[in-house]
Amino acid sequence: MFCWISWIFISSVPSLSSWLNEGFSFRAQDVSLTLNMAANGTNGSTAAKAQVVTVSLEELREGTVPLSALEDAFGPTSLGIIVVKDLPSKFANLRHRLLSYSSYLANLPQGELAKLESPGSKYLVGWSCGKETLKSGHYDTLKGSYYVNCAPGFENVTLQARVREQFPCFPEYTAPNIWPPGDILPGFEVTFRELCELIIDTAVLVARACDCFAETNIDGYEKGYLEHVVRTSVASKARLLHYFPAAQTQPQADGAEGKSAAEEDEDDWCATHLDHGCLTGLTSAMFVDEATAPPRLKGSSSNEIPEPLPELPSPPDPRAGLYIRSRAGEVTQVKIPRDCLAFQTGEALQVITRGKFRAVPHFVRGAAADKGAMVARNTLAVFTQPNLWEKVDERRDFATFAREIVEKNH
Ligand SMILES: O=C(O)CCC(=O)C(=O)O
Ligand SMILES: [Fe+2]
Repeated sequence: MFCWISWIFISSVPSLSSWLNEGFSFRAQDVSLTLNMAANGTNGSTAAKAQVVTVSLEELREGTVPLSALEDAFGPTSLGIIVVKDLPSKFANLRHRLLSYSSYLANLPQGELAKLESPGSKYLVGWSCGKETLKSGHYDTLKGSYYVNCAPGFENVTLQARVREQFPCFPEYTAPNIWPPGDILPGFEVTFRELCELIIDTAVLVARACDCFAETNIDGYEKGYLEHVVRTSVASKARLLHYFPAAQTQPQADGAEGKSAAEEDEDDWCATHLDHGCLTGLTSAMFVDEATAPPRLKGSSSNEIPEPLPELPSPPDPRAGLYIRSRAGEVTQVKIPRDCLAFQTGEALQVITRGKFRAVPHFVRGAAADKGAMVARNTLAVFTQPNLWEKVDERRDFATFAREIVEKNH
């Protein structure tokens, strides 16, 4: 199951110390991504440069990514992330439009948002805000998420019904999608689907490259297994995230929500966790000043596609954003270039590759409250994960594995 299950049922992820204490070294390949590394956490003074593996879509398509690059990206001493560049030309515009929709969506009237909730799926379909528990024990109202089962194959209603019948205890994977009506948020669904399709297509190619590595390095690895899992999944899920501007989330009477990032833990926006699937596709986050560009729709019956919002050139607080925690406990800020996608490793991938590729612990740090009070952060994560019946190892299918993760996290 995905990280969001952890957030709902537990207040912190289980201890990762057993393998966080392993040594850390980084072998750089192609360098087009800058990471700031601080040995003592994000406030640490010993900043150093590290690099992330970047590959082009063409190299993935042609199968020319060296196995050493895969090991550098995902292996035991890696950061657990790969960046893919030279994406199809439509990507930049799709990203900008969908991440703009995230602000428009989150600013819909509460009554409209409530209609987009799905309690039956444990709020893991449609709009979800304030349903998950933060580390502090408070409900997470700092961000809103919009969850969609984005696998094109999932739209087959006969298949949906069959999966629901076979796995009645997993509504979070099998509940039908909810979309805002076209007259409320015109163009949202089609943009959402188009971007997710591009991301899943790219994930399939990354999976194929991982297979080449696994077939060479893991005894008995089934040829093409990860690609099969990612390509045929009807359980892949997208999460469109909207981190509310600081001014909208404070002050609360006694909640951690009222504190600034400086006063809070470094992982105040999204606690350290592992994703539960295979590969998580991530766009670069977009920061929007909602004071100068209010995300207000023209009117409910205009059916006019909303204008994409202006993207700030950089976050209001340079420390805000996504971080990876290395095996050695080092914390690395990840800055995904806007015209690229990143893919990071989840727990199912770790098991499928028998530990050769490790799941990456990561978190999101909020902007300090005094910086960019009306700036929102919008981003998209696409979790590719096995179908519930797919084997992750000799013993377990993904349904069993997902249940074990939830139990472990309780
Ligand atoms: O907001 C982000 O950049 C990452 C979110 C994330 O890690 C998740 O949704 O699992
Ligand atoms: Fe995550």
